[in-house]
Amino acid sequence: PSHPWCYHDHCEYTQSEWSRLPNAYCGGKSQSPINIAKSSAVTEEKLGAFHFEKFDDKHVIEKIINTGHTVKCILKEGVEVSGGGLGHVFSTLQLHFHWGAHDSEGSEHTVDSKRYPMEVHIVNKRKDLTLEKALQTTDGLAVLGFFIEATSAKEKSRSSSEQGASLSDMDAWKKLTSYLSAIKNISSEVNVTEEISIDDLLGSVNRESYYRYNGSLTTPSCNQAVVWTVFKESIKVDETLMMMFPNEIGYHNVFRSAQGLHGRTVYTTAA
Ligand code: SG4
Ligand code: ZN
Repeated sequence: PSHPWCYHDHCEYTQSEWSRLPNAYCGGKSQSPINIAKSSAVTEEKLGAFHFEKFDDKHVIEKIINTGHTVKCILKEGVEVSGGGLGHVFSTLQLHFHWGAHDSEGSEHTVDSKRYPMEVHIVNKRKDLTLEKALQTTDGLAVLGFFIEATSAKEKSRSSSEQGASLSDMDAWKKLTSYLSAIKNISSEVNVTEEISIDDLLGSVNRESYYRYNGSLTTPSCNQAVVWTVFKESIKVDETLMMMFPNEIGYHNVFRSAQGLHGRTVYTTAA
């Protein structure tokens, strides 16, 4: 059942009222996102490296959709995530973005109350479960969250003078954001023909340094079925490209506010 919900606008259920949505779990005690307090994070040695299957495939993004709440990239089959202390093999379903109106806010998770301008979520479902079943299982889904920050002027001049590795990341984000003007209308979608891999979008971010906690989908129906991974290092994207999300897509501030921990522990890798 789809009930009209939104973040801040006038709608039947605005963010503070999500907990009253029927057939949803938004008022639960294991909700996401959260603020991650660095000093409270418990080091867990079992949080090892991830294994990513087909993250280097240049043809995995099938299409990009404007859902009215986010911009979502639908992925082809065969993209998988395992390792990282997850204990299961997960199929990668899609990735989507959360952003603000300008570069001072936009991310869902915060670290020591610092909010980043954007956050990308790579959504994965346990391979041994149907989506329906996964949504009813505490570790049925695994979402990988990466913060996105504007490339600093220093880094920009370095990459242009040295023709460094960041040029290919820059290229991937340029290609991806070039599709936004084609999906200005809610529910519109565009097929992707440019070669963009997930690795290109993630760039050189350290994928072995992250936080881990149990939480929920950050949008209704807020199922408490997500093992969250929030990476410590942020993806650096050119500010002009980043601003295309609020500028080309007619809405912004699509992020949920921090939810109570209610006794949950946030774990961290040693580094
Ligand atoms: C976005 O609204 C996606 O479009 C949803 O995808 C997604 O739900 C939802 O965000 C919550 O995901 O990583 N932010 S989040 O917790 O992936 C799911 C769909 O509606 C189930 C398929
Ligand atoms: Zn999300």
